[in-house]
Amino acid sequence: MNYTTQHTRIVKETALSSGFDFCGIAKAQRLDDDARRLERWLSKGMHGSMKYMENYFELRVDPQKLVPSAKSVITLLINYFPSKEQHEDVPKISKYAYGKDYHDVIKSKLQTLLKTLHEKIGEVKGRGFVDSAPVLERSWAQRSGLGWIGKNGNLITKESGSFYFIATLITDLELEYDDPFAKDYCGTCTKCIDSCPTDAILPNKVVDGSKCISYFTIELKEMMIPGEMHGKFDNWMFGCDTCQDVCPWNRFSKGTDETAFTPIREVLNFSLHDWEELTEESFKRIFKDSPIRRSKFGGIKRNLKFLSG
Ligand code: B12
Ligand code: SF4
Ligand code: SF4
Repeated sequence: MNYTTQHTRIVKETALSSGFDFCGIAKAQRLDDDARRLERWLSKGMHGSMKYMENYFELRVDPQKLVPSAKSVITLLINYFPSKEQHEDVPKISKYAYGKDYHDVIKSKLQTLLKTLHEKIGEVKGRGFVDSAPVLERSWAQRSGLGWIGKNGNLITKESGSFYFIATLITDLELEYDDPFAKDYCGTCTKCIDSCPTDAILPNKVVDGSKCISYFTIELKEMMIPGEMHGKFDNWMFGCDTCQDVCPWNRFSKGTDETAFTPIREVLNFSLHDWEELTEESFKRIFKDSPIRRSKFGGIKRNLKFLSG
């Protein structure tokens, strides 16, 4: 077995033993088609006030600019589908935010992965990323054969749906590349488009970020939610899962094995009254390790007020 084959096997085995559910590999090269799609998305203002999306355009579309000497992009998926859901009638929270903050959990797994690769292979230069870096994670997942981009914009696996986080490890290791995922299993279905409460899903797999409930409830920071959105949030207080909940492929979702994503009691049980009574001090204590702290106390109060009209 040559070194490339041997190293590829080690990477894939180590990814799974480091706690990731899927691993695919693509050649590190500029993403020309994606650059065009991203440019169009930005020029139409679909990033709203997420100004950080305008930064580092060339790094975002070219891994060799982000990590000089990069040869391979290793894409990793980790399931966050919870085995318990929120009580009915409580202010709704996206499933990705039920447990501990995925940034912390995944960064630590990426470090373990890189350390083990050092031990097994020798000096490996690489950098791990999750979410906040200028990396087009969904495109890399598709290019590495892990799934297709659905009409709702999400990366969907045929095995168990779309409730997965995506992370990448960009490295100078020469590896064997997976074929891009060739098919698209959305077919004639339009369930996500039909049920998006704010009509944020456009044709050709484009999601207008500036109309998405996830943007309004998490990313808008100090700003007010526009009045024309009143009555459209369907009780979503933090993020939104509607376009994934209705997706037929998510019938195959299985509860995650990752204990860090176990739902915290308050997320499952807090009623509207509990949220309204919550003090800033308790908010900081209860949600100190949770993605919900991203909205800050003021943001959560704003969202609650908006929901109650
Ligand atoms: C900005 C952002 C948002 C914004 C804007 C969303 C958007 N559609 O761009 C907001 C705040 C609205 C948002 C919401 C959500 N997000 Co978000 N978000 C991001 C972030 C930071 C950047 C995404 C980006 O670059 N957008 C720009 C657009 C143009 O790119 P894109 O959506 O990635 O789409 C590209 C490809 O899909 C491609 N494409 C389209 N068709 C095709 C066809 C082929 C063949 C190929 C190759 C590519 C391709 O076109 C685009 C450019 O190439 C990523 C993390 C990251 N670094 O990638 C997470 C990320 C995309 N978000 C994620 C999640 C979980 C969500 C939510 C589900 C959270 C929630 N429950 O509230 C929602 C889903 C909303 C939706 N339907 O898209 C996950 C997605 C996981 C998955 N399975 O797909 C990511 C990857 C974070 C992570 N590390 O896990 N998000
Ligand atoms: S997350 Fe909600 S608001 Fe955003 S595109 Fe999906 S259904 Fe629409
Ligand atoms: S709901 Fe239907 S159209 Fe939307 S992503 Fe899922 S399969 Fe594709």
